[in-house]
Amino acid sequence: FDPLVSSGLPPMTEMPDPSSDRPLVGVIMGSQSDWTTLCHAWEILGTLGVPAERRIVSAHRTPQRLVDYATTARERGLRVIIAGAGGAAHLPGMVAAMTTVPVLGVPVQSKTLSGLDSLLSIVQMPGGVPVGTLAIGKAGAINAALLAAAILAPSLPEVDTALIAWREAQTNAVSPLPLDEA
Ligand code: RP5
Repeated sequence: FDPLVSSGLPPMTEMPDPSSDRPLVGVIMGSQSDWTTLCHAWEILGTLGVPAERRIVSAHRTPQRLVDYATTARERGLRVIIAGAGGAAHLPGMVAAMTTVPVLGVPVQSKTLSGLDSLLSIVQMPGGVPVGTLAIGKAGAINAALLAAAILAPSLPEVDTALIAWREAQTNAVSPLPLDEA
């Protein structure tokens, strides 16, 4: 068991699939191009057995889809929303403005400004409308999924057990000695 997500994009068929018709976590992204980042959150949710769904929801290109998603999230049973976007990354903040379901924002690494634009767009929310902002890119996607699992863990013993095991495996995978690079 390698707790670290592989650096390359794994084929969909090999990714643990958390898809569920009764999802607790929603993974949404502003564009298809964000999936290469958000897939790392998806993989972690699958590994930990957290029921989830994934959608493309653009704040700018599909605003009504955003409104519908955010305003029905709680009644549909979502307990956490992971929202990733890049550039003028308004998706996490706008979703958070319309629901009290916790929103974890993942700044996608943009081509032009390396994700600094995404980070600042997501992190600088006005007081009263919180978005839990993660790191730019893959690390942020991984940590968003781990945080979502940690939020759910107190009420889902199987997720609690899986999360503890994942963290222990990660620790055990770190060699005390540095290896010579080939
Ligand atoms: C944002 O614009 C998306 O979240 C994406 O990161 C960025 C670029 O989108 P595409 O032009 O690749 O569709 O809305």
